[in-house]
Amino acid sequence: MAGCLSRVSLPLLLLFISLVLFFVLLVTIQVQVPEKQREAEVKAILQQLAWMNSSLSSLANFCLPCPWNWGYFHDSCYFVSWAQKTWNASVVACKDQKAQLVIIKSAEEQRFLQSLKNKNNVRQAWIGLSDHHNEGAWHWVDNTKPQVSFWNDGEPNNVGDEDCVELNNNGWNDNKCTAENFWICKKPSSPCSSL
Ligand SMILES: [Ca+2]
Ligand SMILES: [Ca+2]
Repeated sequence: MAGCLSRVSLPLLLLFISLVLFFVLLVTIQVQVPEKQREAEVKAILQQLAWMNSSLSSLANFCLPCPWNWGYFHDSCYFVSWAQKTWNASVVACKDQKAQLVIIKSAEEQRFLQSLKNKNNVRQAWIGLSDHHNEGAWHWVDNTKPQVSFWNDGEPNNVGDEDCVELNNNGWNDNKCTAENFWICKKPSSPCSSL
């Protein structure tokens, strides 16, 4: 539902706006237009309002697949945070938005996230991958193993016990889970039919 225009409240709002416009224009005509011209002017305004209502009603049936501040790619929505948190706090922050710390499943998705990260002027961002349960055994937040990987050269190097993964430059780096980073959440997009 979030991110989609409500089909109930928006038409009512549009009707209200149209009525307000109608009365404003009517008052303007009463004050400024000679009596003989009023009837033609009111008729023209009513035609314009009918056209506006028709156009805006079409808009009311339009549905966005993602919330306004999320990116869209292949039926999923992606959010780059504005704050910085530890890896565990980032997992919770995504759950709070009914999403997951991002799981990357393809090179195309990796490239999309690189560009989304750059667009948001973020250098490093947590993704949903860690080996904090068992050193060297990488798992996504849904407990699946990575099918593809995009480690930067020399990574993962586990320097000083690094168990959580961040997007860094154009690839992955293991970093200390207690470091504070931006993060990226992912959730399925909302088809209009689900409204
Ligand atoms: Ca590690
Ligand atoms: Ca590292």
